[in-house]
Amino acid sequence: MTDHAALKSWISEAAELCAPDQIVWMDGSEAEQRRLEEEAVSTGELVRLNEEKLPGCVYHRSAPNDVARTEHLTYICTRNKEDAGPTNNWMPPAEGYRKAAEIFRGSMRGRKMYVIPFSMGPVGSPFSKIGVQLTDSIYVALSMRIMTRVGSRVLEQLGEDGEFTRCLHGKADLDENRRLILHFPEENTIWSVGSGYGGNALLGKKCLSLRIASWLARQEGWLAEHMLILGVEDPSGRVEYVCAAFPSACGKTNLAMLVPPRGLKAKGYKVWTVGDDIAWLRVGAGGKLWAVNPEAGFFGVAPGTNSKSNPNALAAVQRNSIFTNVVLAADKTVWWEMGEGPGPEDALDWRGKPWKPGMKDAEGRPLLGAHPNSRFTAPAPQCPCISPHWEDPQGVPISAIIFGGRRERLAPLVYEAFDWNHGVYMGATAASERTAAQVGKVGEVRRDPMAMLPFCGYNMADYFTHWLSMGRRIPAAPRIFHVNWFRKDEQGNFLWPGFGDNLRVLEWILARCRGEGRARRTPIGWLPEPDALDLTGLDLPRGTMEKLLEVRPEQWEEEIEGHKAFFEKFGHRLNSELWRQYEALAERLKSAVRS
Ligand code: OXD
Ligand code: MN
Repeated sequence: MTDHAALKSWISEAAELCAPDQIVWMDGSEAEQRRLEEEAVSTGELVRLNEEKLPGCVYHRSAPNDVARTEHLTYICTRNKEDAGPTNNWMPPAEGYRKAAEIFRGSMRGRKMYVIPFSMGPVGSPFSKIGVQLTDSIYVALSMRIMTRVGSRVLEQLGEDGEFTRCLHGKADLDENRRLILHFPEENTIWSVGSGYGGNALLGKKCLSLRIASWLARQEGWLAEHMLILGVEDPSGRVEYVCAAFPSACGKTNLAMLVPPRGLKAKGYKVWTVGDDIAWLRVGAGGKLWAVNPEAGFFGVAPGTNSKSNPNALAAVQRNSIFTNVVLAADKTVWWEMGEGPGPEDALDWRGKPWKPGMKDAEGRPLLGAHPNSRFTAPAPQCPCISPHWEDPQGVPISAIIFGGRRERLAPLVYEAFDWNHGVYMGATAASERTAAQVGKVGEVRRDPMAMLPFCGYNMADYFTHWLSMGRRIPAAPRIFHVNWFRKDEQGNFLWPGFGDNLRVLEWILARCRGEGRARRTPIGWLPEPDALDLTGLDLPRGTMEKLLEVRPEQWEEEIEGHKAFFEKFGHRLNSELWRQYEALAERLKSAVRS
């Protein structure tokens, strides 16, 4: 299998702890996939879907108490608490290993332990990182085959002494009180036990590609970010790339797969998807920042995905995909709320109970057939607009970095930072309003710096300092922007149509990066002149653009109180440059209010 001594001894230790009946090495072949699927179908872990309508697709239901990432059970286990910082849960490494070992001990008795060598990023690219995941879940093993590059070629790449992230995962008894997602960045190790949900259990994704990778990136001088990557092709055929960081449920997958609105499509615009969730960014040729998508598939939220909101995602999931916690129709097809059509009459809901459209719960509310966080897992190459460069080992050159969130008021449709450090301040203070789908007060603003709050593997104060220092290392640095698709009018209606029309904003952003694009200076940054966006084919009511681009300095004075309170959490560890940015913004706002 392998001559990698450290890998072999780590697997022996894990096997001794978890006591599986058998150890199965994954080679990445199609025969192996069929074998795994058959085994999971025979135990009921998976259901094979309609071969005609959804060829190669399977269905999975997770335990009802295990349907989302559990941030309160997610820890960074560094020797010093300060290295995890005030925004992460922390546990001393020895305690983490001890507590998790108690749950892992003997938990794979009667089960198989799968050994999954995987590469985040194209195998062999100098950008890529190798991990080896041990798991007792076939669902996880099959999902890893879609989301990462798996198998013997990765072992070959690892050689006899290559570095890899040790990823131990076990379902144990799926009891929430016996669930821990632990990261040991100083030892390049992840232990996840008690959950089979993607974000907790597919350890290549959030755990390795964001939490561990952000730690490695700081040591090695690059960035691991919660960002989509897309290319915009203009009518002349020129393709320029942007990265964008939004918190979960703010439309990253939809933006990554955007379909140009009719007016711009007619002119010849196209959008190419490179990634929808994670970007690894390094300084490369031409002194530019280059981005790689370390993943190989999409793990997207199903509800709301339809042929209007995201036809590309819908096309991508028509074969070889895994559906989790959606509605299972009697003809072995799938459905979810705000999907295609009214929903099947003869079906089972995400819990496996008989369900049909229009059913109500005990309180008389609509009974959802699919869980709101139900997912599809689809191979990236199946996306019709996947970029021909999505697997380029050196990545794609980035012209603009975009931060964003969901703000009903305050934040304009788009604005541009004055320079890199101001852009880092914009990212560090980014925030999003809670939706009804989240626990907490609706509309309450939660700071989610660079959309990395749940994913930064170390002290966020040090992370901001790393961002500031990266600016000095990129000779041709991307420009930095902030967008808000969610601004509303006084009646609570969205002012901006969003979806495909967001391309109009991307176009202005790229024009700015080329030194074009008309803008006016405001206290918070550069804003487009109201007629600077290409609105061909879009009929907005009069005065809408003005409202979308309005900056009210007195509202911003209130907003930056929140910036201050957030920064104070980090004490002396916060880089003084961010305080300098804060003071300068406060000063600009004060003079705007006075004048
Ligand atoms: C997320 C995800 O939760 O991408 O951000 O799954
Ligand atoms: Mn995400």
